Amino acid sequence: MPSFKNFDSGKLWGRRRLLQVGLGGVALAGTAGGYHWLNQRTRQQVRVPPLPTDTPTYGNGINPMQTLRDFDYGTVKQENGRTVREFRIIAGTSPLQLNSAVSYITWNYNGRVPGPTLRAREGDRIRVLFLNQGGHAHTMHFHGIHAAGMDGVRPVSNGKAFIYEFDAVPYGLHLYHCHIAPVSRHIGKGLHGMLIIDPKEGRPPADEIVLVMNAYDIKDNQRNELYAFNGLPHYYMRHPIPIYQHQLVRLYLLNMVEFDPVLTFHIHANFFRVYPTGMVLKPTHEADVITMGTAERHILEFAYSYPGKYMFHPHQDAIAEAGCMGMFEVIPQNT
Ligand SMILES: [Cu+2]
Repeated sequence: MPSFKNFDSGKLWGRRRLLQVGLGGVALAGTAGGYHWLNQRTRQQVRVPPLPTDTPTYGNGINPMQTLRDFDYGTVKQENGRTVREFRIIAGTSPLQLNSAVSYITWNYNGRVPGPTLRAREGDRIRVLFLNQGGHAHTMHFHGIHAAGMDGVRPVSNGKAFIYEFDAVPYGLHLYHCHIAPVSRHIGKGLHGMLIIDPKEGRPPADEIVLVMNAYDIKDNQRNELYAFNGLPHYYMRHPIPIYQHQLVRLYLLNMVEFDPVLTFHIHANFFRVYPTGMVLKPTHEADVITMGTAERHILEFAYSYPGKYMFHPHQDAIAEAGCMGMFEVIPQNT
């Protein structure tokens, strides 16, 4: 059983294990990590502030400071002249220390809440090797366009595997989650993540970060008691997200909160440009509050003019105060 502390997907997906779950015929050779079509360009032009070295994980194997800019491009292969990105996902069960008092049993993908941020380019082929070690039936249901058999609503029993395969279309900010009933429970316990499909032409250079708003129904009463950005309540209040003054930030934002019909998202002392569902190349409007139903997501772009600390949070303030609250620390440009 994978745990947050010693999760090692490489080991779990060993050749022997694949044979056990019936995936022995799947070729796993390839370049780990793969290339990034924007890497060379963005690296030259975008400065990413060094991550604070003192960010604790509170005994957890997840670190929201790393989740922010952690993109999984899969293992890249060329098959019949086409780029295939192969991702490996294991569903598991493991405890997450949400605060000093609450340890919560999560159901998760690859030992993380949210699951890995999968990323591909428009037109690639996406192949996901899914192994369920979670102790319950789970699936991966992707938002996108695909065949019915790839829709991730057919249960994958504990100990079994399934390969999801589909084209990376359309470009935009999408998501995946478990679709076993009650879905609110499977999502609420942590089985959700982002799928970013970049447009063929890419997007302009920016400091790109990921925020997933999620919530925990600790009492199992169809109401949320704790909320979070990227898995841990109040984390970015204690450990503000460093960004540089005047530099464009591209925020990939997803509302994955069950039970509350809508959340808003607000940033202090600034306005953002809105790219609804990430499915446009030009912003539709500017705002400082945006309203999002469950599974709704947008790309928001902004830059701060003045150094200092600025809050971001849903403007349902009770939700913010229950953990969905964070801060940007804008670092002067000349440092
Ligand atoms: Cu599930």
